Amino acid sequence: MAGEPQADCLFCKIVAGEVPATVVRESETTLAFRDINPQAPTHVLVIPKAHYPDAASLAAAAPGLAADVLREAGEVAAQEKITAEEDVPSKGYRIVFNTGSGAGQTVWHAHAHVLGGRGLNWPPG
Ligand code: DGP
Repeated sequence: MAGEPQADCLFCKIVAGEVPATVVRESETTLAFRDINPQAPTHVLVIPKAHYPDAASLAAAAPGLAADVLREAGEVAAQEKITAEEDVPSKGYRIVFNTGSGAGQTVWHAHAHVLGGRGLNWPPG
């Protein structure tokens, strides 16, 4: 059922404490932890504690929870001191939801990547 923990889901196991992670923030509904394979000096994943397979299904089924994830992504950026500063190229950050395997999604539990701490190119690869 939508939102229920999935036995075979890595991020549900992190939420349950069955797989270790470096947690940087937690709210009643979300968890933020460092990516195991960082692509930038700051690379944190923000997930809903409830299981939805991707960002679109999360937003469709639980828009308030999707908003929680986005708000927490902003809080992570502030906590990590990567928010935008005028004329400082290494400041500013990106929130990314890879959605679908063609876009690079490998874990089927909705998650926002919060990336920053260096200049970020556009368009992404
Ligand atoms: P995506 O490719 O968008 O589905 O992102 C999944 C991310 O999850 C990827 O950047 C690597 C990260 N990841 C995979 N396994 C683990 C893990 O066991 N612990 C942590 N902290 N991150 C993981």
